[in-house]
Amino acid sequence: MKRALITGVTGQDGSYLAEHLLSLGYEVHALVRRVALEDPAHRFTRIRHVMERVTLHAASLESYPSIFHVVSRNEFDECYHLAAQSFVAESFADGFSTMNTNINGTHYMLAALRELQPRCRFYFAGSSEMFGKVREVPQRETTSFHPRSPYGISKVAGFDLTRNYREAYGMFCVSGMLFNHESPRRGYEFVTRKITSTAAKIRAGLAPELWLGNLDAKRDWGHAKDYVRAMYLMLQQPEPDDYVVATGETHTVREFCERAFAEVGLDYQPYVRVDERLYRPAEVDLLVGDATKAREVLGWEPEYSFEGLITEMVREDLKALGGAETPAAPRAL
Ligand code: G4F
Repeated sequence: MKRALITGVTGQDGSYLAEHLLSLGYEVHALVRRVALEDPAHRFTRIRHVMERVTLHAASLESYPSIFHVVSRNEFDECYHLAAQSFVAESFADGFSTMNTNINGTHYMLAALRELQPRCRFYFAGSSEMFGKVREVPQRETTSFHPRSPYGISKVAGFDLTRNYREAYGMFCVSGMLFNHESPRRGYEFVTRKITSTAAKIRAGLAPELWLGNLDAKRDWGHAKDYVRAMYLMLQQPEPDDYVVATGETHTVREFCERAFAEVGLDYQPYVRVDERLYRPAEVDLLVGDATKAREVLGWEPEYSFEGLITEMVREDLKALGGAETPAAPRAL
């Protein structure tokens, strides 16, 4: 039985990945913060259904000794390093902690594995934010980076560290350059969940409007469930390499609104308001990925469409409010 270590298991991707690995017969271990262990009711909502089957270890990405301690006492075949400060807007507010957690955390994981378990395969959660002010459309593995936020910069550093450990020490270290991926488990502050959860609330008469920033930003949105399969496949290859994971379709935030509100039987226009304070100091205007390499080498294919993703998210948000799955006639303004 293979043994995997996941960092960031309490997040959207970590929870889907834990499920996927468990379904494949893996023994799944995870690093979690001590503070999370003290408050499982709130911190483990996404992994509640698999918690009995996951071995949790208390450690902090800000502490090399705590990571070293866990890695020195357990042997792992694969390590999926997903934990990060992943909210781009927050990285503008506090670039220092984003850099500390994202860069040092990745470096500590790599250094501990190199020291104690150099044969453990390592996955780094890279991001399309590394492409930032894009140099070509669509973006592929060979596209150069131009990050536009402290978050994007921290991910470029993590990508470079991962590649350096592969090249300098011969370790099996890879990065997934994942484009935006969403689900009903997405945090509420990200634009997709903010839209689907608020559309559901407006439909139920529980919110009057939805305040957003840049409606013209374009993203390549896939489903997190599809994307964790790509992470797993990357670590099963004969040779380590980096891959873009994307749908190849791009949509504006406005289109996402249109579709999500239509799902609850409403026209988005009277409800969506723009607050310029929600604009970012430097925006990534257009992201669309070319996942040809992942499709050809990994045999990866996404199962969800843009429409299917939004339908699932809106329905889950309606369900959480106790609303009907299929909405009735629109509420008059
Ligand atoms: O949902 P977002 O906050 O995601 P963003 O910045 O694209 O980052 C996500 O995807 C990355 C992969 O490309 C990950 F690496 C990263 O960790 C994260 O998962 O914003 C999407 C777009 C942005 O252009 C933003 O300006 O939506 C725009 N937007 C417009 N109004 C808004 C809002 N974003 C948020 N969060 N909130 C708004 O009110």
